[in-house]
Amino acid sequence: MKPIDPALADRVPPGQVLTEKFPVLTYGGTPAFDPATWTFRCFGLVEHEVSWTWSEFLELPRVRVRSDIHCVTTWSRLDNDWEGVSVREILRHVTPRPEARYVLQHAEQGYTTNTTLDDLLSDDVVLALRHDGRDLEPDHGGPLRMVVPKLYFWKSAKWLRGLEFLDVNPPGFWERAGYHMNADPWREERYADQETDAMQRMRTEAARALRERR
Ligand SMILES: Nc1nc2c(c(=O)[nH]1)N[C@H]1C(S)=C(S)[C@@H](COP(=O)(O)O)O[C@H]1N2
Ligand SMILES: [Mo]
Repeated sequence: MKPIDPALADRVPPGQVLTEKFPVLTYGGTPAFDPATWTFRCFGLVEHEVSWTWSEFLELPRVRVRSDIHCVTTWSRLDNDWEGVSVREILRHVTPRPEARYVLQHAEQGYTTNTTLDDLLSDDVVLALRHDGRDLEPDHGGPLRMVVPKLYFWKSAKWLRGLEFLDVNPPGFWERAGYHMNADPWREERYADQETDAMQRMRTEAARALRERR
């Protein structure tokens, strides 16, 4: 572990160490990608449900952003170049209803993670197809992953297949296992026991509301 270069110190959140490697963190295995059957679907509280095929998705306009990764297991990797489609572009097609304040990311194999819709509207959020000048590697979420740089990296679903727009904020896969609903690395929001009482109530009630609706 190298000591942190003082010039970079203000980019490294508390409790994090820098790595130049790109570790793979997956619960389970790397799913196979079949371009013939792949879809990306937006549903829930939207004016227009949209499902893109792989070839349709590749037609969408792209953005490039450079951002830092902060994983809750304490590694950070600076200056990642991502290329992909912005969530704002997706929203132009689906138009969330006014009551849609939360988004549940749905990935292959049932992985989910929850954020506010606001969290996904920053200019640095991207549905990434490419990383550091190459197509996203399968282990890192290829063909498509979410990247939300301002939150711990578990909030960036690999192998993303859909976004569900909601008026409740139900905990996703790691959030149900005890990780934080917000996950701001600058506030070290790592675990559920650091959540406010109000947020813990929301966690329980939102999970129940979603179950009852289905
Ligand atoms: N679908 C899916 N997305 C996922 C995960 C996963 O297990 N499955 N792991 C999360 C966690 S905990 C982290 S730290 C990052 C790791 O991304 P990487 O393997 O590209 O470093 O992906 C996140 N997204
Ligand atoms: Mo992680």
